Amino acid sequence: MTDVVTFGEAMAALHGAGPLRLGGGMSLTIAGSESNVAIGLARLGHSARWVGRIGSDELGALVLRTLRAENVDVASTVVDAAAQTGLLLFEHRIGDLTRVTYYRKGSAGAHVCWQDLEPALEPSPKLLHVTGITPALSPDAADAVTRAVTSARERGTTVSFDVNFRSRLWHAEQARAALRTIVAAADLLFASVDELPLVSDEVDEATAASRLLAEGVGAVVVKRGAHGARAYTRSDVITVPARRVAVVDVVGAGDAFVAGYLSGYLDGLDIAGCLDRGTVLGAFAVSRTGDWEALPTRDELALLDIASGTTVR
Ligand code: KDG
Repeated sequence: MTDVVTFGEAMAALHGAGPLRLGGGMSLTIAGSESNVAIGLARLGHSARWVGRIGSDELGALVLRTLRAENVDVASTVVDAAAQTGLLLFEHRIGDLTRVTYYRKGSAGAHVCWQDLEPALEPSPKLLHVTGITPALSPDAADAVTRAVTSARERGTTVSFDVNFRSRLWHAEQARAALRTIVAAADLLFASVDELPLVSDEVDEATAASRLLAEGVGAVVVKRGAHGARAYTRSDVITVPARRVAVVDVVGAGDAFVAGYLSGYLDGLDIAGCLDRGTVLGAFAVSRTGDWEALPTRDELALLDIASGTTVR
């Protein structure tokens, strides 16, 4: 049985210092919230399958090759000869402030549909993880997410949903309407503080969480960045601090946190343990450039407990 199935758009990504108008060097890698989570889980030894569409082009080959090298199962991924692989540029403009530019409209990834996904959910995985980015890509992609979470919930698969609102892809009002069914099917809901009003219509964090719990969400997990993370369940509110590291690039920290939390969940840890593993992965992610490159293997999880400045010999 596969531990986790996730799907969405993975793209080629270029990282550079910017300003882009000056030209200069950039380095090529891949990005995509769901594939980041799949990599994080696979590095920790869980079986993770990523489903999506990529173009029949060099950038698509880069996505597939990278995910395969990271032990992510891509057997269900569709290579679409009619569209190109999406691309995004990360411009590390000032300190840890990054600007993102998407080149993904009409990309192969945006054409992902329920027919691509349905076979990949057989047999049912332990966990299905989706994000609010995929429904923003196209009506077919939105339909795929909605059907996937509904059918997973019916079959008893744990549904994990990360709100991941991207204002460059759609308006808040469109997102609010489209995410309603997905939120209702979520066992684990991940959101940053500013995303909670979008899915709950409440501004206050605790009120938003109570409302989501009353609507059937099993646990509301709030990503609080440098302030750590907090989980609300029907019986508890648990807060953990962030791990202290020198921050280089915060993009991907949320996905890393989710991968860590889900890893703890699959290992049967209690909520505090899941939150703690999430913050450990978040700290690894921000410690270097790139969404997923710095994520730890299982034997590296304890590295943050060693005093800074130490050489491990
Ligand atoms: O969470 C990091 C992602 O934002 C990045 O990899 C790109 O998936 C992405 C997106 O759509 O913004």
